[in-house]
Amino acid sequence: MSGPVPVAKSLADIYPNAALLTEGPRWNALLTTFAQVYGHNASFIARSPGRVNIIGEHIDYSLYSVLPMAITADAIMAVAATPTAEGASTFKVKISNVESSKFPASEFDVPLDGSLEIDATKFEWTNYFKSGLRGALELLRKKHGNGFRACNMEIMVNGTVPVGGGLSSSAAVVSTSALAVMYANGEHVVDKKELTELAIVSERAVGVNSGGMDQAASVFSEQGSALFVSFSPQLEARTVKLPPTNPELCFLIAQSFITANKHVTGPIHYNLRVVEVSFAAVYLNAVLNPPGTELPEDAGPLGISLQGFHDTYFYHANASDYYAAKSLTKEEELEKLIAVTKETLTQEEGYTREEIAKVLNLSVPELESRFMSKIPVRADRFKLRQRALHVFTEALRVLKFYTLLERPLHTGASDTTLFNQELGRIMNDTQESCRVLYENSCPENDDICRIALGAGSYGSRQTGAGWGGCTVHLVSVNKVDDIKSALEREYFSKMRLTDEQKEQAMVVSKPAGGSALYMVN
Ligand code: NG1
Ligand code: MG
Repeated sequence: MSGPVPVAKSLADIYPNAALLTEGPRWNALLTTFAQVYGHNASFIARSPGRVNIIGEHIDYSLYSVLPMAITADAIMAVAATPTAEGASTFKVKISNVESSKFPASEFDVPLDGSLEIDATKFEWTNYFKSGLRGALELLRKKHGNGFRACNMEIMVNGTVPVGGGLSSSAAVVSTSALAVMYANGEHVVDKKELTELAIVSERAVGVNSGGMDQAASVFSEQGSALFVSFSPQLEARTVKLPPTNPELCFLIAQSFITANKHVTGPIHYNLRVVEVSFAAVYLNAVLNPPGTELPEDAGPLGISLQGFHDTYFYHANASDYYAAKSLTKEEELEKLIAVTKETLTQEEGYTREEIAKVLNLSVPELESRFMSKIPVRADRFKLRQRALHVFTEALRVLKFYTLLERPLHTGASDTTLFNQELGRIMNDTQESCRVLYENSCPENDDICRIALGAGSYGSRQTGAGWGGCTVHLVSVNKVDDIKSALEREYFSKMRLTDEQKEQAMVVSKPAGGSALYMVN
């Protein structure tokens, strides 16, 4: 499902109907502000959305498939580009935001060799633009040679994805930035896969060692469909539709307003999980695969992954017991891995560096330099058993969810209810696994899920990285109001929210389109 980023003819190509009434004026305001600030018109707009993850949490960086969908909220950038002067050694970027008091304007010169410094220790909104810019410049130089001369750019930004709210504002900004830079520099056909891969690597440069779910969802999504994204053996995205049911199903997104700042808590939360699952992969490999087996180098943040272990494990099983192993489905493989993980990683209390190093035949400093220098973390014990079990069970849940969606639904009220309940149950199991095994939930998200389920949600869970952020609920449209009022009464009314927060607290989002370009005039 690759191909070029589409050029939209109208906003109806991008947004669900219900959103057009607010998006039209917003796009006009972007263009007007551009003209006011820069004194002339923009020539095009680039756009990429945030996303909500329906299922498949914290497994993208282990290279297992996930199932997100794009939302209406997005980053839009109006752009004008001019060639750099003959003989210049830099090009100029001017970037402003429609919300200029929150996101102050900035100007900077970039050496034509693309060597742009980004200070990831300082939290500046333009860092995400810069990371997309740097990634795009690298790709342009790869395509056109080192002599490539990038042009000057003037940019006006507007974003509606809440920052730190688990809906991936960062991926929206990075993907939009990279797309804007590519198009401004004459790449009028931007390949979606190339853009996604570029955005994944770019975003890692500004902080978190994430997987590629957010960027894939942002770039590849198509209006009206969720997306099944695979990372192994290579990045691939397939659209998948929620079957029509009566009453219709929808996803309600509810914020917790607990802000998780990954830049601060990375070493004890997100990045620690990346290191723990990487440890689990090499540990399982050392114990279960033939001596001397190396995990294949792959797209995981540390160059290896549980998926890599998965593949080598069945490769060797195939070699010794070819016919037995060959007949396993993906689901059966995962079930087998869950069983061997339970037998192999028996320490509920976690593993120390010494214990892991010993199994890998490394010294502790060697272990630290291989796994913890690129990704600094703080922990004495690493919970390999719980983390690996979450990943394998979650990968299995994604496959089950996807299979259910792909299977044609027999109409009839009781079938529909069973189907809805089954989808919901899988989402609830994910929440439980996040809470207990991956330990990335928080009491507020657990509360929100409990309240929503009590008011008639089929399935409720936090979405995205967790430790705060956002929750997603599978509900029939005729239940939305009940669930909203229960959440209002039992959760939101107890918080002091600004008007803006009240507006963002709960939204029903229909699957929106992914990255797009729009030509002005
Ligand atoms: P959030 O924090 O919701 O944007 C993060 C990662 C994803 C994925 C999810 C957990 C980033 C940019 N993204 O998403 O790749 O691992 O957590 O499933 O950090
Ligand atoms: Mg993010």
